Amino acid sequence: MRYRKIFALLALAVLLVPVLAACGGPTNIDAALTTYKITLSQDSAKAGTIVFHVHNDATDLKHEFVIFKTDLPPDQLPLNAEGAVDEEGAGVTHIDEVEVEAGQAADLTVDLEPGNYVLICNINDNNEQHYMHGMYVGFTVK
Ligand SMILES: [Cu+2]
Repeated sequence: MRYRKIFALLALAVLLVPVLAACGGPTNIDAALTTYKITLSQDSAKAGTIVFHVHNDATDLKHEFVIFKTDLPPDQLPLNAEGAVDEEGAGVTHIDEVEVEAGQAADLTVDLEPGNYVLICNINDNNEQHYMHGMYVGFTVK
């Protein structure tokens, strides 16, 4: 009888492990950078810890991955005098960022609350603004 109870508890524990794993834990999102594009494995996630696995698939240029919380459309972020995005500009809140050399990868772990976000590369290479070349993508946290 005692063994049956133990067995039942063990069986329950084994059944619960995958359920708990699915509920907790961070959301993992793949972010591929190329010259000049950002491609996400998913364009939304639930609020909480999100790990962006950022890899620069370009062979020519360093890129970066910058997270802004903003309700502005992805292509209408405020610009500074050089034509790059003004990271302290009106309507955008800079959350975090990581720079990735060509062919390299880096993880960026953030805690995001519900809202609208825009993810961009804000590198300015000899007046080539990567943002102006289209390195931005919208992202929603629910
Ligand atoms: Cu770039």
